[in-house]
Amino acid sequence: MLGEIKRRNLPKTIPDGLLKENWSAHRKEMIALFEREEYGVTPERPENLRWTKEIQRDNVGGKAVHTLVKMSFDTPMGEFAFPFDTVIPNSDKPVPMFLYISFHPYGSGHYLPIEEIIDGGYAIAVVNYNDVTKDTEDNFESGIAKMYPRRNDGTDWGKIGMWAFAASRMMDYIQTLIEIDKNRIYVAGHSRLGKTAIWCGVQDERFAGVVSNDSGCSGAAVTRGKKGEHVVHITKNFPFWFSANYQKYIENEDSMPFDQHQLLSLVAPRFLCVGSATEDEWADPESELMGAYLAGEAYEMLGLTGLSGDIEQTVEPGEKRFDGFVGYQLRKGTHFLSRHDWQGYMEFFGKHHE
Ligand code: GTR
Repeated sequence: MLGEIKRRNLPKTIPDGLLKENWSAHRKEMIALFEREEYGVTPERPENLRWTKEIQRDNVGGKAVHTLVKMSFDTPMGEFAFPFDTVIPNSDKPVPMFLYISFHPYGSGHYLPIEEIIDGGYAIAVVNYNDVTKDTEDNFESGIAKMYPRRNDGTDWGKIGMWAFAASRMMDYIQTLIEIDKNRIYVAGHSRLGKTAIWCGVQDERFAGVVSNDSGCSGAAVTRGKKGEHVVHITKNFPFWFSANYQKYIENEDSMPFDQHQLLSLVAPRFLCVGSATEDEWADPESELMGAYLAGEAYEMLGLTGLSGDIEQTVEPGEKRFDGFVGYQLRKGTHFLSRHDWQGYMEFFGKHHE
């Protein structure tokens, strides 16, 4: 794997000679670069956040409190509102929480084994991403997309940025909950929403950690030399996920002034856990592992362990590398967010908070 890394000619994770004390300034510069060139510029935190709460009857068999929250805030084009759910296990002390950006409304679809998460001692906040803005080419007319005028200079935000922004607004709300341990809130997502979780967690340092499940291209996988999906495919199928500038790199990836391991590194010094599946060739598990491994170099510079274990050896299906601040797990199977994956993420974060 180390030889592979050299062959791929990846940019260095961090500039030579970068000092610990300059990490925060470096992070800011890199976030501005990723805004401009890949995901688009995130608006300022909005004014006047407000919400209503409604306790729901479905309470995981009496083990938790399930609340429907309706949040709204002011935007340049008036009020924007979206709903989300929280489910908080009954406990006499503050509990950790996953903020899960979901493909489905709460209680439907697969991917979210709510009872297991509650039994694991974690609370969950869930948003259905289509309630923020539709995952379609709609000329940026749906949901939050239409609330922020576009400059059309190549740097306008795409939908990944919008979903990530909504997750940060949920975080604003979660900060007010005494039931939640504010030092243990993790943002999680699968696939396109894994990309979203990374981008959200990179920008919003209130998250103590990030979960990227099978996020692949433009997520945890390094782009240079990867298998499966590339900038050419993703920008053709989903141009609206990104800033228009990202299209400059179609069939021209070597000219990108960044690669995805550098994005992952911006989570440092917080926790990062990357999960892959062996048969997920479109995402490319090996390139996701490489992203996680190389991101670890920022942690090492900060005096922390990045990804643990010997990188010259391949990771075996079922293996978990959970000893460092960067975790990696590989599941046998296809593109999916399974119970097994969730168990791994709970184990990873639990391990670092013993
Ligand atoms: C695919 C896309 C991937 C991944 C996936 C998903 O079609 O090419 O990048 O995001 O969708 O979200 O399931």
